[in-house]
Amino acid sequence: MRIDIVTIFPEFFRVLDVSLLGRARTAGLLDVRAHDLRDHAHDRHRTVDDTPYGGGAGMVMKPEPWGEALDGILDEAEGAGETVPTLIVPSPAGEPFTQAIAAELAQLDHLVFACGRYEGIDQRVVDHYEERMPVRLLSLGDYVLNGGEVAAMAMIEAVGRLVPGVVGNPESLVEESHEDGLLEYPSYTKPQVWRGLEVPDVLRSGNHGAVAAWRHEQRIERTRRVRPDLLGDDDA
Ligand code: 6GU
Repeated sequence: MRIDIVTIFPEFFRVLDVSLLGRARTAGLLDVRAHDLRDHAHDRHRTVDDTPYGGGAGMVMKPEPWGEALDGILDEAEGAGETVPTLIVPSPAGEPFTQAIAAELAQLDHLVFACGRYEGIDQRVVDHYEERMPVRLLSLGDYVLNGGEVAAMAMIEAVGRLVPGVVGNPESLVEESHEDGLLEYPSYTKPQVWRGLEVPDVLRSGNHGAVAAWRHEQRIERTRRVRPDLLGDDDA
């Protein structure tokens, strides 16, 4: 999978050199490239934002640098005979990013992330590229970040680990929280007693059926306690 990121903070994405995704990049499973939006601003101060029409606080990102940066990525993909990439715009005004969307995006060959600052990118950028490629505005949740970078990073990790070969043991992909709408069960390892706290007996019983039943109960209990909305009984 190819991932391009357009941002005023390309150095943020150096963290993708380490850990699991770093290994996937070295192995050639993921090709991630961060581009500096300011390379496409041509005034002396490399300006990428301006005051909003209609007034109000904060600045809005100018459309021209976005147009030049995104055209460059689209032209290169087209020249290489690749399929049209999908544009992801992290935004608190987007649809909620979920595991189902991560799985959908993991099927694609090429994603382009447009990381804007919180006040946003001139709306015409989305309006224009919607005519040329699939575009998705996605939000991490109901809170405010300063820009799309940290959100893009979270989405890249959620999508990247679903790309075949990135996670060594594919079984560890299915028993995850949210893969089937329930939260994960609690896990334990050695020692058997730590600071007076014991590992539940059932986990050391060797009875696989009993272990599976206990874990399922724990998942339902946890989900009911902290995320009743996932069970559809919001008033639980
Ligand atoms: Cl995707 N972007 C920003 N700026 N803030 C957010 C978000 C995204 N998701 C939650 N808050």
